[in-house]
Amino acid sequence: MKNNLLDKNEYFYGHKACAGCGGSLAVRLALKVLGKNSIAVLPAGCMSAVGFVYPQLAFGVNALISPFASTGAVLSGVYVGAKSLGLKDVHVVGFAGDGGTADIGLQALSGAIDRGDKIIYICYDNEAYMNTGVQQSSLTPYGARTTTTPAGDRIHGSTNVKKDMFDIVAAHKIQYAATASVGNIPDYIKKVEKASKVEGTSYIHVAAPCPTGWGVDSSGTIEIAKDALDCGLWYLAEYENNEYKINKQVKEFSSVKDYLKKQSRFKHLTNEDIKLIEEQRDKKWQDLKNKTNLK
Ligand SMILES: Cc1ncc(C[n+]2csc(CCOP(=O)(O)OP(=O)(O)O)c2C)c(N)n1
Ligand code: SF4
Ligand SMILES: [Mg+2]
Repeated sequence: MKNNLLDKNEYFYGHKACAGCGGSLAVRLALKVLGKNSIAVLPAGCMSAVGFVYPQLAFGVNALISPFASTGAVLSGVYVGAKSLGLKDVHVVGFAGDGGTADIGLQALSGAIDRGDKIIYICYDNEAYMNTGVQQSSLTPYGARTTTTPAGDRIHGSTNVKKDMFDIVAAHKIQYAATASVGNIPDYIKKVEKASKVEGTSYIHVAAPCPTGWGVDSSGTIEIAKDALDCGLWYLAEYENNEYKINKQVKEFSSVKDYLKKQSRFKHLTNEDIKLIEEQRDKKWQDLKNKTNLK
């Protein structure tokens, strides 16, 4: 689907997200692709907090809040309910944050993939528990300062390495999985459209910067998402028919240091820390090379 052929209607508007919120852009665009017959499921997190502010509902489609841990299970339930009512052309879609996906909602997601129902699970990854004030999740990258991983003389932010949700989901032999980014909107739109045509379960992991938690200007969301792709700390890939594919090969990485230093959450990092992050990136790309079409 070309950008200019996107549905002109808005299905996520009037919400209370901060200016420049990457997560709200990911939700808005996905619903434009999936259309008015979507049923959206959102657990606790920024998107439900900003989207359901009684008596205002910012969704132009049916939408409900699930318990934090249960997005996958609720998606399956909604899918089966819609099927038993004989509803046609319905897209059952979940929008969960990194915490709601990689931590508390992981077992429910795993069960949903196992059942193979026709649902679309979109994880908008802003790399921390933003709604409750920027706490570390298992998708917080190494070195990031959060309120639970402060930066001091001895410890420089998060000491964990970001969990690889794409690999975890692919290991379930899911029908379709992809990584995406709001830094490459045509690619994201294409993947949501592809997911909508899959007969079974699909999963999209979209990088969605949070200016508030990352410490970048609200006008810099797209640019910082692009920078992450260019410096190799994020990647665009797909998994289907039991095969991995890289969508965009980066010939030469741009500066990791420049990417990190634009964000106040990484301001404290030393050159040694940055070297370690580059090494982690190179290891990740070697791993991607080993299992994809990448030369
Ligand atoms: C069972 C349960 N535990 C904790 C919370 C508190 N809580 C609400 S939103 C949230 C953060 C969600 O983080 P994430 O899933 O990454 O989404 P984001 O807020 O970043 O969009 C937490 C911890 C809750 N609502 N329910
Ligand atoms: S805190 Fe971050 S994720 Fe939450 S609404 Fe604001 S910009 Fe979006
Ligand atoms: Mg989050």
